[in-house]
Amino acid sequence: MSETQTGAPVLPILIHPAPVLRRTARPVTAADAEEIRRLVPAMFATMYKAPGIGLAANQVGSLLRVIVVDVAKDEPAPLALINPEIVARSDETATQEEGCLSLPDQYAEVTRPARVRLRYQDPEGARKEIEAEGLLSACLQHEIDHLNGILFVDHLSALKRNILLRKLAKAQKELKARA
Ligand code: K1U
Ligand code: ZN
Repeated sequence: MSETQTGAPVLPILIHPAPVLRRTARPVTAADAEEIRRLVPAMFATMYKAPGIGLAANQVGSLLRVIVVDVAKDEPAPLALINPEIVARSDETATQEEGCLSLPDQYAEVTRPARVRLRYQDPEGARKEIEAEGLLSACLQHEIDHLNGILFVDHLSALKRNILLRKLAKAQKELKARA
């Protein structure tokens, strides 16, 4: 584990088929406040270092319903969402190329609702709502899927999923052989 300038640790990102990626995360309660104060900065440090535009707690081995995202291109626009819940989805869909830090170097087009409205709490416990479209919408849906043990490949046909997962397994095997 390395440390960033903020002092927050960069955590190891778990790679498929790590079992925790298939588990459902549990709601955060007031009793988790101390863990949230530690986890959220560490998740941001890990996401920015990767680099990525989102990260779910499962990906760093925690089963709390916590996600972080930042899809901004220029100035940082970090967003930490505790207990995020999709409360409305558009009928219109949008297709976006997705990647996943837990499936390194694998990409595919995924079709999801174009716009979503979310309810969540910020790290201080304040209730919030957000409406998203475009990349932010796809990223939020991707991260909430993680909290439910779902990976973007689950939205693909069995054929495409198997090709991608076999490619990943082969690449991981070669990496281990070289280490
Ligand atoms: O959850 C994750 O694994 C993070 C994932 C999020 C995501 C990407 C694309 C569409 C939906 C969700 C990533 O961040 S993969 C890396 C990535 O997209 C990226 C990396 C560097 C610069 C820009 C994007
Ligand atoms: Zn992912």
